[in-house]
Amino acid sequence: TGGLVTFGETMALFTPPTVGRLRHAGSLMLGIGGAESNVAIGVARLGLPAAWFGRVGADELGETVLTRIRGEGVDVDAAVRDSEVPTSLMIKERPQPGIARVTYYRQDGPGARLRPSDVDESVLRGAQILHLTGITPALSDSACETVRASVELARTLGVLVSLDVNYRAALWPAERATPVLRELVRHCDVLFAGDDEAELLGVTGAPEVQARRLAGLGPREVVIKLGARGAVGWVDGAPVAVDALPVEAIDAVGAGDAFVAGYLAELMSGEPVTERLATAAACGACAVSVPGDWEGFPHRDELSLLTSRHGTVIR
Ligand code: KDG
Repeated sequence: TGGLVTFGETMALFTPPTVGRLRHAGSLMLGIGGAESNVAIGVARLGLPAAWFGRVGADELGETVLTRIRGEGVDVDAAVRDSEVPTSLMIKERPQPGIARVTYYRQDGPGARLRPSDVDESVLRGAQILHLTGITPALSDSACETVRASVELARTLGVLVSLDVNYRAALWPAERATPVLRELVRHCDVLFAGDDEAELLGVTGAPEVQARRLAGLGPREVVIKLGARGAVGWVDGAPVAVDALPVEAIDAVGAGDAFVAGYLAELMSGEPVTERLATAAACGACAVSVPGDWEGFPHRDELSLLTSRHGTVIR
């Protein structure tokens, strides 16, 4: 395929249009959400090839997931329609202004039924990067096995492995997550984590120190995402840092995925780390400024909008 390959569970996403309890919502907006497909969409919008696969139900919501991802220029040909279970759901409400609450309906869903044979060698062959998140191994033993098998395959094919820790406490307790995620960290080349996730991995200290310590476990590039505080990292044996752009945060969900997409797209383009981080920060800023998990991700020609002054009119 070339470019970026990623897999995981993408769900139908229901969002009430207004702030308040879901029970009072008269309607719901239908979207899709999944950390891995978010990253694939972000990379495709920046003009690089991206492929996503995973399992969806053989139902209308499954087609919604596939159609929307494909509509963003991401290759979904290796995705599986699983007629045994319905497509998983996620609801994202805003009980109070500025507060987002996510509820999953995904137990034993298609994502949990991922298995190593779903990883088609022909999809990975020739790819530049295999991107994984710590969400997939939380879904089931066979999904976890699929992640491990894909890492091994990527290694033999010479494909770079990227991992975003993306710890989801709703899916598994820390005691179970820590050893699994630590093992994955050892086998990846590029690692993204929040400072809280670095702690979960057993790495303490200031974020700069955490980055260096995590690099000691194996990855050549470690980036600690700090949200509105920017990011710091340890890349090719040296410290790096970037500030976040000052924007009004409307919806923070998905901003981390946008950041990762920006970083990886520039890595694939052979850009130096300063450029990777600058694009990553710009993508994160675009994502938080717009409602939706991925809708605000920038196309390459939109990156400059961020530096336009407030009140600018584009004609
Ligand atoms: O990173 C954003 C994701 O959390 C969201 O899109 C849904 O994949 C998702 C998850 O499992 O939380």
